[in-house]
Amino acid sequence: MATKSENIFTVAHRVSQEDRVKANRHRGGILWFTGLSGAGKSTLAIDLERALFAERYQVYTLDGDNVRQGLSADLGFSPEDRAENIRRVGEVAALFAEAGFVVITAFISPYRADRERIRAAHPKYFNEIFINAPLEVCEARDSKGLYRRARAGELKEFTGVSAPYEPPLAPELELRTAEKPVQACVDELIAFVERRLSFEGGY
Ligand code: ADX
Repeated sequence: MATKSENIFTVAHRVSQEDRVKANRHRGGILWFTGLSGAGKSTLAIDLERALFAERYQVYTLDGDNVRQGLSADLGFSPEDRAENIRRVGEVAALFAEAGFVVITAFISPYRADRERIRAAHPKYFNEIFINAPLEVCEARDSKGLYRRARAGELKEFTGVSAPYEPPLAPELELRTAEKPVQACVDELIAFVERRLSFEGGY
């Protein structure tokens, strides 16, 4: 996004990336979960966060339902509002990653262009992880009762029912949650983090 303000001067930090990586014993990065409501994004994010924390990772989860009560409280579900939601979260996640954290983001983020914008802005940090479950499975789970309400016409622009979901074309990782138990998915995610964000990988 173009910077609107003028006369902006970047302030240089005197704690380097290298300092942070050495202190944390791992690199910072973003694990960008994308998938339908009910696909398992939040469940996996929260379990992964606990598992990584237990392994002494600096880790934090940003979740759609939480962020929409604060940072994005002014946004709804139109394509424009979702784009702005995802832009904000992408920038916050990149700041966390710069601070040395493994950031897990759990947002439907249904539009490919919105996700690709974050990848382009923060290629060093961005890892797209497709939490893939068929719509029928998500709808059968309907843990929040939202699919039923969307089918009844009470919820507008509901992803998968009356708004699109554009699946990733080349995600760094795909987890088919309808075919795999939660713990197996978490184990795959931990292995991914160990590979991608290990201390040995440099800064
Ligand atoms: S996103 O599209 O902008 O990425 P986000 O992940 O923040 O969405 O929020 C999705 C959550 O908002 C869902 O888990 C659901 O609980 C709730 N929600 C309410 N209305 C809608 C809607 N129309 N479409 C999708 N999710 C909705």
